[in-house]
Amino acid sequence: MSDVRNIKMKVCLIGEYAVGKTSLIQRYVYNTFSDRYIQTIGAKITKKALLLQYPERKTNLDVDLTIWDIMGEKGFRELLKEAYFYGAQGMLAVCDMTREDSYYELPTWISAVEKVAGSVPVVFLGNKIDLAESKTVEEDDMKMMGESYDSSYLLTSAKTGRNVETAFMRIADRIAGKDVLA
Ligand code: G3D
Ligand code: MG
Repeated sequence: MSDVRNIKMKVCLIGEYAVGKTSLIQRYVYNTFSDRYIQTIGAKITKKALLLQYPERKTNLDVDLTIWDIMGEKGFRELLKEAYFYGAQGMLAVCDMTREDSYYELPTWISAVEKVAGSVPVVFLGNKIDLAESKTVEEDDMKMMGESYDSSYLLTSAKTGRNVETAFMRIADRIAGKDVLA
């Protein structure tokens, strides 16, 4: 018999405007993709339950995941970041593979979180990989970013669903490894 434990986690999606943060959450939580742009006003909170299984530890974690979405505008970031990042245990740092600027902004976003929440696990997402023919960010760039934060990356598409579930599972697993199973 495995031991089942219930834990709560707060994860923030960070990254520039229009990289696909809201779409990734929508894909993960509702399994839909809407081409009609639904702009996030302020911060939006979504919940999802997930199960992490660690058979070698005879432990299952019943995770109550709270996902925070934000508008990716700089002015907004300054204004609300304390409230948004407070208590965050992990982040999904998202860039758009077709927009280099969104890649170069990732460290700024991470510092903003770390100022409020301290050092927390991060997983980098190179989103819109379905638009591979117009990509300006290479997989090697993502790899480099991941390594420089002692972390990992995934290439995702909110449109096709590629790696979306894996992304949320991975950040939850990283948080569990740091806070719960350690
Ligand atoms: P944001 O929340 O980071 O600001 P959104 O970004 O989720 O609002 O997405 C911005 C735009 O990118 C939307 O298009 C959305 O449909 C599109 N998008 C998000 N993820 C993907 C993806 O993986 N692939 C493709 N092809 N498009 C994606 P519009 O046209 O409504 O602005
Ligand atoms: Mg949004």
